[in-house]
Amino acid sequence: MADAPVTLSEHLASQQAFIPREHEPGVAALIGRVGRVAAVIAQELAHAALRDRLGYMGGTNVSGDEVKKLDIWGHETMLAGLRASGACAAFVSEEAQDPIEIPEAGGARGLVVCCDPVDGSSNLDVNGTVGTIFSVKAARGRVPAGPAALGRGTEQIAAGYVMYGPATVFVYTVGHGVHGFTLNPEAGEFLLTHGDIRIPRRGKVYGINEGNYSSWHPGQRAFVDHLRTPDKAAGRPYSLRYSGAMVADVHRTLLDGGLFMYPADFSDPARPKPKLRLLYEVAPMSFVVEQAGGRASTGTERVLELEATEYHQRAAVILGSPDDVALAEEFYRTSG
Ligand code: FDP
Repeated sequence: MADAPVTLSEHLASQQAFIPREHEPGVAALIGRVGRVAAVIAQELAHAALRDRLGYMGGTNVSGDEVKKLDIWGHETMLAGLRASGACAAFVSEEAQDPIEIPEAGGARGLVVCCDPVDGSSNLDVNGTVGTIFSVKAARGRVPAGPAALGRGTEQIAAGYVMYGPATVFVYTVGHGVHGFTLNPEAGEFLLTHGDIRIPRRGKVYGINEGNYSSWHPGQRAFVDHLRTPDKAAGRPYSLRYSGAMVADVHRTLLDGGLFMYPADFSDPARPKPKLRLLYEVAPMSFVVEQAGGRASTGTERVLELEATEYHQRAAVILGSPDDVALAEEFYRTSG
């Protein structure tokens, strides 16, 4: 008889040895709770059109994006889940200007969570894939705890994402490999389906919004030109795949290899303008990709070394197969 599948909570228990001791029960409680919230979000997404929950709220968030009803609902639902975990001392959300303090979970063992509850929300109204991205750092006894979210991505204790596609997939790391689970919707439980994910050294696919080509850094343009130039022996051209939801594009890259890129707008080289948010999009995804044996770079430096000084700071990202990302960096070095 086949072994019973490993549940997310069983798997979290098996990872305890890799979590810093003082944070060990808290991190597992938090990630388990994010999994429970994800199952609720998956349900809501399946019924949103029927319940008139699609469309805009009116108004914009701190990053200037138009806010959708599901963005706000996702934020409230995640906040309630994090409160219930008893381990989250502060929540930095795409939908809130400042960190939300949860003083009852403060103290030396408190954790800070940065999260985009519904990422890729422009896909919502066309029934496209969306996701949830999260990152966990230690509050280190700080009161208020929110500022502990700032600093480098190397300080993350855990990170992961949920992809609401044909199936709902939960992927996480506590700094010891990357593990993927699929939701059994009947039981509301995540089961291990992708143990110890390793990204291929090199891929055949790249994902980028090519409509922005003319505003890229010359090195970025030269790199994409290179990927598109046929050379059978060298495995080119690469194929282009881009869904417009970071979670879906990174998930494909993690499993199949290749690249996901969102470079800065370089129209004014003195003031490059990246789009994606460092704390709850770029840094957690970069941690996951590195843990799977990949690389994540801005084109010129390792993403996880970037210092966040603002909660909604933006950063450029080129992540994926290590050989592909190294080649992208070479193009940045030599074209300019
Ligand atoms: P969205 O604007 O739909 O929320 O930063 C969010 C994000 O989606 C990412 O998920 C996605 O990769 C990117 O923006 C898509 O941006 P473009 O529409 O500019 O390609």
